Amino acid sequence: MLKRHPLNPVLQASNIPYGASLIFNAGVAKYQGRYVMLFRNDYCKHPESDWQDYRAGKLDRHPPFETSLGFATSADGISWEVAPAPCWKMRTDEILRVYDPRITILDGAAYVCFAMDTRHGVRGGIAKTEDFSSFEILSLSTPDNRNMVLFPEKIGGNFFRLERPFTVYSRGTDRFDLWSGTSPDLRYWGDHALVLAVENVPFANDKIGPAAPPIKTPKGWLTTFHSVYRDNTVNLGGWERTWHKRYDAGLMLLDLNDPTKVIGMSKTPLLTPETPYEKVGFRNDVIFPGGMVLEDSGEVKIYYGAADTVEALATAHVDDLLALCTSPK
Ligand code: BMA
Repeated sequence: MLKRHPLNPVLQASNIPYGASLIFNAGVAKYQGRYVMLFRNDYCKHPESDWQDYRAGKLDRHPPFETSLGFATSADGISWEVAPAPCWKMRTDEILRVYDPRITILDGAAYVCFAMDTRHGVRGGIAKTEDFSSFEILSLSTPDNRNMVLFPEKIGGNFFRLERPFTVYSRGTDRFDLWSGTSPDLRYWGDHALVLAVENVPFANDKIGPAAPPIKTPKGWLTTFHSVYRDNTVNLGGWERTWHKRYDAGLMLLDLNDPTKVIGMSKTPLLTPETPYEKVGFRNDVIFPGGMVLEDSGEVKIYYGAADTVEALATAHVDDLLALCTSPK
């Protein structure tokens, strides 16, 4: 049903014409007649030799990363032409980096949701861009919040987003849920509502969060989410060495007029790490979708970061995805 693309990974460090170590968690959309991609690049000072030293056991800790966002375009959504230099990097005394971009095209304009690490917590932001080389930040949340995704149209007259505030301390254990918010102007956000709680996902025991921006179908808003299963007794390893979490992709259907209502959900993960590029990398066993494109043919392209190391693509027919979304009760 869901097929991993035979050319996976569709983007990786060796495709990047500047210093790159880990290429993953990209946002993808169709914009002005082509596919556009913003990808995350975590890179070391000496992108190749630092890794070789670390993996050969010569360094105790992994080398420190800087993060930038890169831009790529494609005619077919499979092979990518990468712009010659990174397109967005923020690093100040307060801001450490922007990362995990998601692209939404709304009324013909391109918006980017992103996470921003700061010295005072993780903030979720929304920016507008004309050309993917300059970004006007429209809003930034209070810490801690991230994984925002913007819907591709207004709902009930307002902009609508999904988001993932961080843990709720009163629940006795660290658990993270998926929320929504609305805005009249993309700057001021309110009407926050719980959309999906981690305990309502049969294959999650730790946290969930929005993944790729939703696509509209006659039956509802179809959207992926990331879902985390943590087992502290098992060291999943990876180059990061002390990793205990598996990241799967979940799938759900939200009500067209009131997307705070989950009207369908796949009871099993849509994608769980199976291939070598999903199972082995900086963090083993990670699938993290950030882009979903619905083609006129009904094919859905799902782009996802794999093992926090490369970018991959899987496809399915929209009717098959909808059939997976059975009643959430
Ligand atoms: C999440 C985010 C993602 C990352 C994932 C797996 O919390 O930091 O950027 O892909 O963990 O490491």
